[in-house]
Amino acid sequence: MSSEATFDLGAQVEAARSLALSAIANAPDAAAVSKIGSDLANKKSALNTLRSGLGKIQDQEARKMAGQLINESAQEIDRALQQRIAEFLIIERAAQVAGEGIDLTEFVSPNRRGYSHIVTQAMERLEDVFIGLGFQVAEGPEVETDFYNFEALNMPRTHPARSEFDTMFIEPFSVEHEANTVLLRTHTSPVQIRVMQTWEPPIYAVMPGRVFRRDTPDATHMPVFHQIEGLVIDRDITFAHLAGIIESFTKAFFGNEFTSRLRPSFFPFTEPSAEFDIKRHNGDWIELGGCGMVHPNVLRAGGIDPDVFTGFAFGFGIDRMAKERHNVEDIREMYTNDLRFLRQFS
Ligand code: FA5
Repeated sequence: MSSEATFDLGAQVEAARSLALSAIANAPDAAAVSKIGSDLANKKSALNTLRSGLGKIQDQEARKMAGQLINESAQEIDRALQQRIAEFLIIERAAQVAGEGIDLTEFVSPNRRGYSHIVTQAMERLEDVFIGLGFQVAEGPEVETDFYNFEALNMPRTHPARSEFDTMFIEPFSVEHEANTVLLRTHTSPVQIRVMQTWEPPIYAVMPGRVFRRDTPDATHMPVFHQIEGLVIDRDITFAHLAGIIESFTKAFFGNEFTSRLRPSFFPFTEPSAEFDIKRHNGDWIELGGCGMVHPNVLRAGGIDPDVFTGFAFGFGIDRMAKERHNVEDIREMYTNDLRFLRQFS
């Protein structure tokens, strides 16, 4: 190949180099630079075409020089690509940080104090109302055994009502549902059994706490929510006492303008059973909980003689109570941690 031909190749390398460098310099963002990089790596790119023509240069020295020239240009282009991508990443990161920035000055203000969450407030208010009615407060574990969550509550292994509680199991469970299978309690009712086993009647207890179910979140459901259980065991307790307590409680917690109703229902641990609804601000009824006379099998599981004592129990959804009391549209709003929402209840 003549020196003129080599010179011509040099000019073509230079043209390809400056075209690539100016494309990189003018690329609007990191994605565009990456696209240029992959186009340049293509076999048919200008530099690669020139490289594949090197074999045609007869003169060994001239071929070596041309090869070097192409390699140096390719390396320079590569460096320019890397550098431009790095610059864009810094710019994009800075924009992201600026966009996601939160003004924290209000939190460090010495005048701003914390306050209880709307559900904690409801729980404390419920405890106050029931303590005022002569109840004591008890608590039980959130991680329970199959025995306390189901079996002692008159739901033996094959009982169909078990499937209504979409249970989260801690240990892989056998189909048999062993009595010592460990699970997250699906309701606060197991605390009834624990209280009966350790306290002597007369028992007037409320048991608030967190419960867990495989429920899909929607306007009235959460997979983790709160209930308050009530248990009264004494001589000659009747359904009329239960209805009276529910009515007093509704007025004390929600205010005199709220009305409640009991609807016949079924729970394996109470007989007869009822569901408790209140009338919402918009006039609709919403179910807040279940209740009924404690089933003799449950009294026996708690070590209490059903021929001597009778009692009633109830279990209310606290999150739903907070929602109704404050006229919140969607239960999920209470758990988004949006301060603009939560601050309304400070
Ligand atoms: C029970 O859990 C019974 N243990 C209640 C009971 C206790 C009946 C004692 C009789 C005697 P239920 O599954 O219906 O029942 O739940 C009670 C209340 O918890 C419901 O009325 C509702 O207010 C609330 N609740 C249920 N599931 C959810 C959920 N996913 N999210 C929020 N609240 C819920």
